[in-house]
Amino acid sequence: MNIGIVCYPTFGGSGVVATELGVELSKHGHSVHFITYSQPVRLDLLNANVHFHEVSVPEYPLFHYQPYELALSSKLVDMVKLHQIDLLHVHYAIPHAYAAYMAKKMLHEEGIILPIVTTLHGTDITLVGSHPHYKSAVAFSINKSDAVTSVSQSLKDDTLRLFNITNEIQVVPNFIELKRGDHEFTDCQRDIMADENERIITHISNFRPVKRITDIIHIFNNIQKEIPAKLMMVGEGPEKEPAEMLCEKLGIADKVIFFGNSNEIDKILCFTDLFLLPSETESFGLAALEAMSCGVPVISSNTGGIPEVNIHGVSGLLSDVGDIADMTKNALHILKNDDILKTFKSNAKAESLNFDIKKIVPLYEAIYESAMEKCISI
Ligand code: GMT
Repeated sequence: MNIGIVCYPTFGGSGVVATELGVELSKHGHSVHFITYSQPVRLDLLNANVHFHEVSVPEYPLFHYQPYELALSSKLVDMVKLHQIDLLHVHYAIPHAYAAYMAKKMLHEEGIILPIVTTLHGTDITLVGSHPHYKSAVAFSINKSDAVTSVSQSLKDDTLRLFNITNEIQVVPNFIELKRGDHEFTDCQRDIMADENERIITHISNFRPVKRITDIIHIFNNIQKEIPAKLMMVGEGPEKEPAEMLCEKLGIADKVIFFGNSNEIDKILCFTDLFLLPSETESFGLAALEAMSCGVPVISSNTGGIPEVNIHGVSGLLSDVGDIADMTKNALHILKNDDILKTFKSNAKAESLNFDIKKIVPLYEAIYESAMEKCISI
């Protein structure tokens, strides 16, 4: 199949999922075309089956806002015709599902049928999409997609609660490519980051307010009062600077390392003992799953889709949003005892196997097949 993938090419979870899905589909013999405004950050492999087509938006001074949706839908039309793309899989409803529907209508005028599969990722529904300024267009493009998937049951429930949805939504969870054999990262170099007696705690995100970054700093501050520990903060975003200032104020700046965005997530997770994810809302929590797949237990909030990934008492422990005291208590429970830590580590890894990419990609392939059949039969 020739599959077009539209996504945000950034470090965000939706872009990572779209990229890794595309790469895996290419290994199944599909020809995959990424159509986006820059090459996805996790896409280091372009080959005979993996292609990248850049959407450029020329600047014009008349426009206060440059019309990205217009440029994207035009590019989609051109690429579908040039590469005989059979189906478009768009990740993140705004504005991708909307632009894809416009492309579908334009192609229809020329007798070309283009099935659209839309995957909802979270903030396109919960934070941004349900805003009154976008709501009608988001509902419209979800209802006009030929197939719709959401990354968790919780996100499906949110979508049905927030929008007037007439289309079916299928839950296809996010996934992880489990590293096996030669590809597994083993050269941890832990001693560069911390002393042998120190526990290493990590957080990875886009440092937006929804991640409750200051909760992480307060939880870590409480932990390091009880046991020797270091905190690794990975990512870039608006809450990074306030977090750095809070560390200075609390006198723990020497124990907290801010990495910025990193392509060496596996290396950092390899020497991590505990992952913190106290988010306000999270449709899935891909970063938690990535940690679990490296054998790192997770202390998280119990919001949104997180409980579908981080199993309380098994792969980690969950608390109410903002309950810093409970998250501290839970973190210390795991970190203070070598045997408990070891059990949580192996449970975390075992739980992550439920999200093996090899189990999930066939679900998308089946959805593609039925979306194509549905379009042909209309
Ligand atoms: O977490 C973010 O702010 C980024 C956002 C994105 O669109 O990349 O993440 C969302 O999609 C991820 C992949 O499906 C999920 O793992 C995240 O939980 C979800 N974020 C939120 O719901 C806040």
